[in-house]
Amino acid sequence: MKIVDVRVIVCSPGRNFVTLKIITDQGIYGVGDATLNGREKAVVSYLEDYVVDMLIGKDPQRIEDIWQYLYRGAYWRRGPIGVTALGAVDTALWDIKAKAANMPLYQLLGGRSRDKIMTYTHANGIDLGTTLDEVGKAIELGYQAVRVQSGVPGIASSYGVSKYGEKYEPANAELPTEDVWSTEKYLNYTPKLFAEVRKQYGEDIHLLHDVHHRLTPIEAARLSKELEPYHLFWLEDPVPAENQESLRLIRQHSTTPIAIGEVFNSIHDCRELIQDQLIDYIRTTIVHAGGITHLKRIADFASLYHVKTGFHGATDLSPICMAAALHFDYAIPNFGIQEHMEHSDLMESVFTRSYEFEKGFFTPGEAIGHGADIDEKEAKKYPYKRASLPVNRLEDGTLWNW
Ligand code: KDG
Ligand code: MG
Repeated sequence: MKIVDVRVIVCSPGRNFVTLKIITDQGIYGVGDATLNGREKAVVSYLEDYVVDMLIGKDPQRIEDIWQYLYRGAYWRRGPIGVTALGAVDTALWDIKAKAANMPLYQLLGGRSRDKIMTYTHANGIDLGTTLDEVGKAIELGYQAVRVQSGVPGIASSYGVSKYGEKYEPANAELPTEDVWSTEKYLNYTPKLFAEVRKQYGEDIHLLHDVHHRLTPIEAARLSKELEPYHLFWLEDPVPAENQESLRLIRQHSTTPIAIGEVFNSIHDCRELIQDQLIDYIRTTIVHAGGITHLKRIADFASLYHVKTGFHGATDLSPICMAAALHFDYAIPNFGIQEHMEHSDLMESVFTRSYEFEKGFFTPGEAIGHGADIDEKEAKKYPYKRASLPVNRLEDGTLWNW
């Protein structure tokens, strides 16, 4: 089998997506998600200017060899741009392999380890009352796990909460908008928020919360400790994790489970976190961490240390990434939970997929390959529009983590 054509498809049905399509001489093709929110065109260039020509003529069945060729062969290792491109190639190649074997992808990964995949959704509200209502709506839809984000009194805009009353979509303007952040106000409010959620909805629902890298280690330790009575499923990205040691301090103070890694691209970004058991869930996902080939390495390594997966699944990851992630979640022994944010009808009009949702749980479907695809004709109707993620400043104007 030979690769005869490679296409990079960019579209913007409500938000930007980059999709890679690899076509073989045997009429089989595979697709992979290559979307990196706010930096989409950099990945397009990486693919079009370098990777596409390198793939033409190669045997798509040699997935590991192609992975090594693009990773070691680049000399410049790791980093979100190159690894996102690599993730898209790898996903498309696994799609091709599963189609050639006439199997759903999860079968190639060892068959299913569970009957259904637990997902969590987002409940976002501008204040306590609307947040509580949103949690109730998620429970009504059947979710057993809900990520709770709320506007904080005294802060004009808060992470995870749309200012416009729409579903949360962070890349909201051509150039970055600026948010103002107060750690003090956030730390004082958040335990009260979770006390109210538990009071209203009881102990059975799993609750999650995303700090989005905004605290220092000791502040994160305080929050984790103060949230202990509300038994969170996880506290996500409590600190930026370039310094993996930071997580040790949080661990020393609290038993709140920690999830981290949606911005990681490599096993080397989480090696200490995993082997020192400083986290409980690893959030690297297919598109940004080198595809199924590299994720398998991370998940197997994590399984040695009782660390489970909890893959990123925001709406800036396309249905193709979601499909591949669900096959992976279905097959591995140390699956924890999968994030799910509903794509809009417009986004879904451009992509097809075979995964199915029922009462808070997903199954990847039985279509061969990973079961997701892009309708190129529909995609053409929605050309690329530059959109940037916001930046964040403290009240005194200091640039802070977004
Ligand atoms: O592109 C950035 C988003 O994917 C991110 O802000 C979403 O933190 C996020 C999450 O946990 O879904
Ligand atoms: Mg997050």
